[in-house]
Amino acid sequence: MRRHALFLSLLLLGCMDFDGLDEEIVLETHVADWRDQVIYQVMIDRFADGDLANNYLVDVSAPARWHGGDWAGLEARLDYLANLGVTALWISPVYRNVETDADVDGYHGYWPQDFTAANPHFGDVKGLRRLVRAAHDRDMLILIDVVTNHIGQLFFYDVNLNGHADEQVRGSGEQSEVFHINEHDPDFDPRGIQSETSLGESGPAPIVFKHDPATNHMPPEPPVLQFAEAYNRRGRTLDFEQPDQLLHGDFPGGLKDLDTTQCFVKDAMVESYARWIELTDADGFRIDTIKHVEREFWRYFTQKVRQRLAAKGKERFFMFGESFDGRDELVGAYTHNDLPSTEQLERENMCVQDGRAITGDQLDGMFEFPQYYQVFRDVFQYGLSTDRIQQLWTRRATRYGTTPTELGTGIPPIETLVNFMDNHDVPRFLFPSTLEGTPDFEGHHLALLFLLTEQGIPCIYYGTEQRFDGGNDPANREDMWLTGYAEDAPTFTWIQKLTGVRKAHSALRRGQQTVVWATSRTGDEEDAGIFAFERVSDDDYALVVLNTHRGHASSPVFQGVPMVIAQPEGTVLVDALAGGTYTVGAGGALSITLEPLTGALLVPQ
Ligand SMILES: [Ca+2]
Ligand SMILES: [Ca+2]
Ligand SMILES: [Ca+2]
Repeated sequence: MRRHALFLSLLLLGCMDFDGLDEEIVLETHVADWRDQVIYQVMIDRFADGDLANNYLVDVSAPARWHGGDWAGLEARLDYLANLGVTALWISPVYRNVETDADVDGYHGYWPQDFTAANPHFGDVKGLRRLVRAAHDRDMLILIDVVTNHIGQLFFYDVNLNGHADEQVRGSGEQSEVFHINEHDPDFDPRGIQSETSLGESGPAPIVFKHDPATNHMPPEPPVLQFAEAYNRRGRTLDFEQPDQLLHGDFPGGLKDLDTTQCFVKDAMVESYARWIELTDADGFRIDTIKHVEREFWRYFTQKVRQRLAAKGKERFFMFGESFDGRDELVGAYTHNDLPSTEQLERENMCVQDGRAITGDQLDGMFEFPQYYQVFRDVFQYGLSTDRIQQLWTRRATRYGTTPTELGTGIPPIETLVNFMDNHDVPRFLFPSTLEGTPDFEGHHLALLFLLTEQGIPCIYYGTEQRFDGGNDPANREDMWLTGYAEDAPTFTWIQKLTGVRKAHSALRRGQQTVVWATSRTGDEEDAGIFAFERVSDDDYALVVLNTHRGHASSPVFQGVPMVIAQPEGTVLVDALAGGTYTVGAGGALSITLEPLTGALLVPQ
């Protein structure tokens, strides 16, 4: 089987045509240090509509339909984003997607049908190339969104062997005790989905690709993905806590799970996604659904992509992953370069065709989901104690990789975690308070101050600067054009100020981080709600002090013990945001009092 598949992969990978675009471009490295970047996440369908000619199947009145945004629209708004101070744009998936399924459209891009073709709603390959070039002209980078775990709802399991898709086989819920099976999306079976005849089970059910050009339910591309062996074929995941289901089950919505241990599947993914970079000169990947794919796949995929791009002149290519999970031991595991067992490694190296053996390297960074829960939600939204932040940061030291990947960014993953307060998969930060009738604009600005000054790469979800407050998907995917892209909006100017100070201070971008005050107290104590941390680089210093308490002014002092910082007595620090100066006292003590939900960003005068 393995040799058979390998042969087919060699035969068919050569046939990828990528829209027939064969004009090569020169790849270059456009980034010096990823820690200097501020990422802005763009859902292309919702950000800007720059080309009415590609608006087919558009219905802006329905939140889960196509809305018409495209790459040309984003290109036309790059000056707005440059003025905001963001430096890297993570754009939603670029490949051709399923148009619509079960009355929901594929506007988000996470239902791949053809990994090698551009999504015609967004433009063509040349349009994407223009966007990347226009971004580079403004010293901005582009990150492409990557899905390798699954394809869209492109086949059904023909359980009853009648050649067509049945919503219900084997009895009905009303008339029979026997549960029914939907051939599009049957429940998980660890043996693989079985076929049935009147005599009972009769082996693995064949998969049958759909053929509906109108909704783009068409056989997947590249062609190697049309082999049954490319899929795990075990049906829909029912319990994500079961490792077999987590890794091998179809994703809810009938998204068919790829067998990412197969060499020809690994190579199809490397080939498809490396090619997008070769066609566009983009600068990095944000990678979807990390925990649903084996670590052996991540080792292979990231190493082969880095080697291939570095050989063509693109270095420091950044790959960060999304594992939608609050457990940092799990999230961090994808940034460790520890090797698997010798037997496992031998097995993995059987996929290698270029003679370069697999090492332990995986991703260069991860989306900081544990921090989303334990800090942005618990502390900044719920008002829980700030020692939670300190506990999370203390655990980081052992959870995340501390050595850079070979041919990677040159920075240890622990310093390039991607921090965020919300994204397209969770309610926006302002949603709960707005729902209760009092939008928490002060808390929002305080959380942004934290996001843009802590160690790591900040990631701002589009519309944050215009105070979008949508709830769960799809309400959190608002149309950006309704704002008029106002550059005088209060949160736009707040972010602009923060990105400006960050740019001016190497300590805030590259400095080491030390907590100087955290507290378990949330009541009427003098330090309730205070959190303070230092960022220190070779030639720069910054001190961030936050009062997360909603009810009263607080100070970093408790029972006569003051906050002590790493600056000598007599040093004058100035608040880069509000003005005002503070002089360091004896022994490095610094006293400061902050009103509720305010913060200070102190730098040397
Ligand atoms: Ca359009
Ligand atoms: Ca059938
Ligand atoms: Ca999987």
